[in-house]
Amino acid sequence: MSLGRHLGRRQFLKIAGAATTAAGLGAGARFLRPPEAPAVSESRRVPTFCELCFWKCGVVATVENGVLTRLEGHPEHPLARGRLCPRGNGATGLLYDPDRLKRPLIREGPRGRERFREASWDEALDYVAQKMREIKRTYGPEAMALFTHGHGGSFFAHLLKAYGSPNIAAPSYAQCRGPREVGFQLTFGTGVGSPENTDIANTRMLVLVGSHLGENMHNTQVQEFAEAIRRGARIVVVDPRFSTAASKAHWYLPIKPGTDLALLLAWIHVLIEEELYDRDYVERFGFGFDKLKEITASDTPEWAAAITEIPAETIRAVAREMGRQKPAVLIHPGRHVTWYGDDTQRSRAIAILNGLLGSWGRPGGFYLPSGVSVPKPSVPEYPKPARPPADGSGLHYPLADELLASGLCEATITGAPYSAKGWIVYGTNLIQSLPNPAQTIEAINRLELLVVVDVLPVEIAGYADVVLPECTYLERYDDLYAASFREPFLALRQPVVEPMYESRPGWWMARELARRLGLEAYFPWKNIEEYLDGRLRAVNLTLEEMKQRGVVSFAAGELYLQPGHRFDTPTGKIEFYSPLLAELGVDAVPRYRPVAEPPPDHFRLLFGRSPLHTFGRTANNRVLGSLVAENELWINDKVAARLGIRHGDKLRLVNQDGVRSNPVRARPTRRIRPDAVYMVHGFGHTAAGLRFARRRGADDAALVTRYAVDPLMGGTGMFVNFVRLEKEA
Ligand code: MGD
Ligand code: SF4
Repeated sequence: MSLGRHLGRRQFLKIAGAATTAAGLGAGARFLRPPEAPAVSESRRVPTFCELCFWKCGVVATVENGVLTRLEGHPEHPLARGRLCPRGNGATGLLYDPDRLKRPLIREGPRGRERFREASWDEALDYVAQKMREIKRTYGPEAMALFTHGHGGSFFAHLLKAYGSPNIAAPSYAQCRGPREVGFQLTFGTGVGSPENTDIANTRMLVLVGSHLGENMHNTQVQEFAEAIRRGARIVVVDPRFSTAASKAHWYLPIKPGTDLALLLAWIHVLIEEELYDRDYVERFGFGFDKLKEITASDTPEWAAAITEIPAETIRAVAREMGRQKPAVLIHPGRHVTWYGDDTQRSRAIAILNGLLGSWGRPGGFYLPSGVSVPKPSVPEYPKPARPPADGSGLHYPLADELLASGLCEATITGAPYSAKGWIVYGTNLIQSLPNPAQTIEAINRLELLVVVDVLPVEIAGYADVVLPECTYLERYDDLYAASFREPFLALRQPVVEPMYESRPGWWMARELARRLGLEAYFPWKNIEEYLDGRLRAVNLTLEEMKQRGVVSFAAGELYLQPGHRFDTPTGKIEFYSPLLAELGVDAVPRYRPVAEPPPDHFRLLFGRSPLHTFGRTANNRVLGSLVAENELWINDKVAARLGIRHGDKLRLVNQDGVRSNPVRARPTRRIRPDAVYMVHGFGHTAAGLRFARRRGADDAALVTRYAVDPLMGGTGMFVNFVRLEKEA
């Protein structure tokens, strides 16, 4: 039996900080069948996998008389273990959202005014294909860019590569997890990927540095976190805000925002000075330990205490506990780590700490995942783009290993190294996901073609020339999900119900465009069933079998390090000191540099996640919205009292550049430091078509007019904005 099922549902939900709300959701899962509905004459259970966030848990859907009535965790799926998170359960609210995009749309009014006429699929696709041909002819194929987020975008990526463009980017890199991947690659030769290879299931000590597990809801990790708490694992939470995870912690460290690197360096210092690190492991696998020791010699807890406002004795006590619990200590790498622009170095300090504790490749630290390879049908080679990517990654950010969505946006404006003239935007609301929306809009206004593929009329759709309505993940096939995990597995997404309205799946749109562009040789299959069946047969499975099972697991490889392991770094070792960084003329061992402080009467704007929402994509979901409909502004209670702000008062935030937010309700609380305010990202929508989400709460992205770019990989640190508060009359 899985760990998840050992745990009571109650404990799991408590960690989510949503016990009552999520229980209500479970009970309400059948609300879609009204009392007068006919008796159930047809009931089916269909396995698939979730897309309410990008964890991709296995789901079993119950469909009665053609209506989706229940979603449950797939019992055999390694990420779900029979259980979904509250959002996954609430996906009926997406499928049956009355505001969904129903037909293709072609713009009639000026960009951003949201004035469209309905079009047939043929007309809309012909329009897009004709523009794409013109752009290729006039500017070259590299002038088309794809912004994509989510599993369904893979066929559009394939289309763009076949068309000849290298410009394919997702905001989940430069606006999210990119610095973490680079920091870990520099140290261990590999990133942590997704799902992260964190062995929370076996840890004896879990240290969360601004990673609010439970609010940041990734099902498997939260199940394992709940289990770790039950087992009595030591929990340390470092956060300016007393998060749900902090309420489970043995040590809660209310750190001054922007100073985490100083704390991490002081921990490194104590582990070395007091010889608490794993000496044998470091000698066997490490490189540059002596340089690390020398460079961090002055990073004492007393030095860090003055910077972080965490007492020196607490810093020491936590480091000593790490030393006692090693190697089953996990300093969690986090996920959304684009904070202050020094994010690769902060992530690298986390990696170095793990290396000193011997936790990489050891039980309770990081396991070594294994994957499964499933060949794709053979197609012609992609044409070689004549120009490198336009995002500047290769030019300015030597360690970027994916394209920068923000860089493509900037290049569209500046023309350096060259402009994108057409964008396809698949499943990402760039107005809320890129920093500085005014800049995004400026870029859009320079485009000759903007195509938005979405399920909802979100803000970015309001600027499109053509809007293509995708059916939801519950109504379509996507490509297979071949996951690297403890045990590798292969999962199938399949339609649970027929596509509603005239919405169509992404694979179909991409193939139709390919056909119109003369690229049909890249889509050499009659339909997606044939494509999937062909891939599955290559690993001795069939589509029919997968439609029944939903997921198949394979034998795991070695989960933990073996003697003689060679790391994929230039030295073949864990690099405590990085010769590559030295060569680039930057800190080979991370060094702390102060970030700017808020001016008087201003607060640092922090943002995060809710267990009931994923970014902006769930804000219009009426099932989830019935539980949490808007965000609130967390503000320190003493500060609130001084400013005469009471619970529920409506506030507007005004940032350093004079940008004002929508009104948001105040939540005075002891659970946040006086120098910062906090809200959940993804609210404050303005799009007229989002009839539920519109004007509920405030949009943090609108206030992110400033960002600090990570010099190593181009991530956009967004916690560098300051706001003052205005009370609404
Ligand atoms: P979502 O908000 O989930 O993610 O930002 P986005 O990539 O914008 O919105 C995704 C879009 O996908 C929505 O418009 C939704 O309607 C649409 N969608 C949902 N399902 C489907 C589908 O099946 N098909 C299609 N075609 N569309 C679909 C996330 C990004 O934002 C990330 S990953 C992070 S970590 C950053 N977070 C963040 C933040 O916290 N604050 C600020 N200010 N900016 C941020 N930017 C980053
Ligand atoms: Fe869906 Fe929740 Fe799993 Fe994300 S964590 S895939 S929303 S069930």
